[in-house]
Amino acid sequence: DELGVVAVGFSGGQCKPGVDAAPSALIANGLLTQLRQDLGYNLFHDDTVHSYKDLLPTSDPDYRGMKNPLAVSAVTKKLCDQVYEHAKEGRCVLTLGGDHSIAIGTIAGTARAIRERLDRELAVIWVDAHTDINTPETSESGNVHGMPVAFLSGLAKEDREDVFGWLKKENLISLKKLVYIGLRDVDRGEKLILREHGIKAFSMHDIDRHGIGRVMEMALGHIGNDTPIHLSFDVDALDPMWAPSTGTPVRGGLTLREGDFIAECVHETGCLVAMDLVEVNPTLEPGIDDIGAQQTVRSGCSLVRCALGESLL
Ligand code: DIR
Ligand code: MN
Ligand code: MN
Ligand code: MN
Repeated sequence: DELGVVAVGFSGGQCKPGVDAAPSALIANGLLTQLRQDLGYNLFHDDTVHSYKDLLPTSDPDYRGMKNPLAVSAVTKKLCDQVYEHAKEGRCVLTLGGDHSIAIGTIAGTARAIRERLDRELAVIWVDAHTDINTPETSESGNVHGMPVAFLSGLAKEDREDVFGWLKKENLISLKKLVYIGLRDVDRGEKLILREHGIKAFSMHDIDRHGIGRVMEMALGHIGNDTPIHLSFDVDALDPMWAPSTGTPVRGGLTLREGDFIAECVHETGCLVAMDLVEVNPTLEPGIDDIGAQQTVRSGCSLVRCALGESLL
């Protein structure tokens, strides 16, 4: 099978440097070799970790409370085109972030390609401790990595072309085809949005109550059979025990095995069209030496391999 790979060394959607070093760390850990040799993928990759330096503005003042609005918009617009170019050829697309703001680009790109190629609406499974559905107005941080779902669903709109105004109808997703898994740190304004729009969400509480097996049945049942799926996986969905090196760790998360299981279930559907792995920050090292970073990178690689079929017998 063909797999497009885009490596995105971008950290402007939040304030902590280092998350841009994740793609190199994941690749140095052998991820692409494993996908090629163990899983047999035919990789389409330009052997570049993109930093989009030529797109970054010299001055980028806050706009509607958003930090780095021009940079995040320009990078995600370009990334949208990169992902679209893979997806329109029928390739599954793996994007290695970077912070979660990059999902504005990846999902916008797959949503458009799936519409054009299959005349279908994309479903999104968002695995995260957070819902990332703040609008610029509800956000308490101004960090755009907390807003991607709002822009992708049209909840947040902006006319300015250079501040996400480039997102057109064909790039957007329906909130009815969105499912969250792993939630445990949702802002007050975000909870109102979830309730108002009846968004399907499985918190850690739901996983404790029903078990991850039943939760995945319900999550995939909500999406429906034969629907193209974009899996956007924030490594902070995992418990800090498994993924300590991330910008906003929250205790009480998924075990690595639960995360892998989610990825395996999505693979089993045969409907995975794209995956993001984001928020690995190898420079944040809570432990001695770089044990924490190594663990987090290894966990990230495992999630990707599982989503791409490693556990198939
Ligand atoms: C918080 C934290 N909800 C915000 N968000 C994220 O900044 O909007 N942390 N995504 O990873
Ligand atoms: Mn690339
Ligand atoms: Mn998160
Ligand atoms: Mn996130």
